[in-house]
Amino acid sequence: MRIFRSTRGIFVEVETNSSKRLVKIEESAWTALFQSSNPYPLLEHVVDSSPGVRSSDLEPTSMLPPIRGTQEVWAAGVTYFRSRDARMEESESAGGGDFYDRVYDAERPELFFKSLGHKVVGPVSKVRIRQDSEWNVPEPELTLALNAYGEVIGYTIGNDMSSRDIEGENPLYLPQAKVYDGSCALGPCLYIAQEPLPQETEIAIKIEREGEVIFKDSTTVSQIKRSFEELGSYLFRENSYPEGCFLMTGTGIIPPSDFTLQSRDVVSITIEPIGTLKNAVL
Ligand code: DO4
Ligand code: MG
Repeated sequence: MRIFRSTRGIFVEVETNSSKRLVKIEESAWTALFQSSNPYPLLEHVVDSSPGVRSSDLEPTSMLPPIRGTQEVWAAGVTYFRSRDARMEESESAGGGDFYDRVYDAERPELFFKSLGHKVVGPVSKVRIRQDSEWNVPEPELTLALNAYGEVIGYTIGNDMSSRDIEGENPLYLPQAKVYDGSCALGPCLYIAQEPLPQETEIAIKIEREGEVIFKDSTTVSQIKRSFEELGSYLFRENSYPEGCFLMTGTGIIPPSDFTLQSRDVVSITIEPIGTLKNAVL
């Protein structure tokens, strides 16, 4: 089931055979999901006891990111071979290449803080590129919703906007390359499944400029080097998240080195059955 947050409340899209209906649920149900180890039956129960609404009640323009303001977003890095390669290349002159090679094979994954929920950009808002950077890319990432015990309870789509020149100049600049206003987008919904997403799930990106597609590519979940359990268990070591949290699982797609995003480009990331996260660049 897909759960959408909007300025008009929280809505669950319930699919039965070929029809879909919308049900409005309470904010407390969101919190309960992140405190449950068994979210699917819990959500079914909540849906059964909540009022159905018209689909026009979930206006596209009212959509918010699928996260509460107080929940955190973290990100895993160098979880795909393509990411390891690109980072080694961009940081070669800074002597940082070796770090990325080592972290790809190391037991401990790279995890970094990305955003607090209240700063996350939703499906109808704009992502930003830094004014002091000249080489910027979107990173399309399957994003895990983890409950208060570190278990995967659902999924969303993330865009880990990144300044490659800042990150490449010195790996110690990573937080500045990754964490700034408009650098983290999540959406369009929180997808709660009965089963884990299959390994062949496709992660696809398309970037448009003045109506033309200027870059597109795709990868699959099977290309991720680490298991979601492993990433979740490192994130929950010595850190607690009573309301649960979100973890971006890294990018397997990086545009060619001569590509940089520009203002007004439109980034669309699709992972079915979650949907498409589409954001223009401010
Ligand atoms: O180590 C730098 C960032 C890695 C990252 O964001 C990714 O691989 O997705
Ligand atoms: Mg990333």
